[in-house]
Amino acid sequence: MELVFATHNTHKAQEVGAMLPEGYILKSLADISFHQDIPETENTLEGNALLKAQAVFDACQLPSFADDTGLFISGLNGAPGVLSARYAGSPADSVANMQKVLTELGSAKREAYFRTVIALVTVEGVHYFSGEIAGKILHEPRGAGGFGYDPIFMPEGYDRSFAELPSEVKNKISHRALAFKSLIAFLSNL
Ligand code: ITT
Repeated sequence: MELVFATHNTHKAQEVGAMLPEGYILKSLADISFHQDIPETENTLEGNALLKAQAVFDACQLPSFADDTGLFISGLNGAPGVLSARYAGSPADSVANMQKVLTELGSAKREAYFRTVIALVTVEGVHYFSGEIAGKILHEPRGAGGFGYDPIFMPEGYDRSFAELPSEVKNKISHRALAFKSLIAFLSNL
């Protein structure tokens, strides 16, 4: 089965590519010659995931999915949340985003979670899948793997940041892994 992953984020595409079971072919936006940026104008992960997946489905008519992800931090009342990509302003800059989180957090509560929502659009309609992982925010960035906020996030039950853990570990336990697993379970039951 062919699936289009509606993302311009090459790290996300790599992670999902590494989780893909046999029998599925993952197409990128480049594969279907889709080069537009899709502005994320909604105020929920569901809304933004649907915007991206729907725009791509409308362009290619192939089953298309998109992931919208946020980091929700207790001590910042849930920020950066849906605004995670451009928390420190535009253009999106992961180092500046992490620095802003660390500066604002100070000594506030460091509990946090990542949440991913995947929207799948097919001729049958729209379906949503989600995944979350709890953890805490470190006092400084650690590790060179992963992307985005990974260097400052340590998942519960581990003593290393997502950027220090091997990608095989992140790809088993992450917010995105859980959401993607539900997507595949749904598709394999069709
Ligand atoms: P697309 O919309 O093209 O998929 P994006 O990078 O804009 O790519 P999101 O809006 O979902 O994707 O990402 C929101 C922010 O959260 C962005 O700053 C990412 O770097 C960060 N992020 C997403 N997934 C992450 C992960 O697994 N680990 C760390 N940070 C992540």
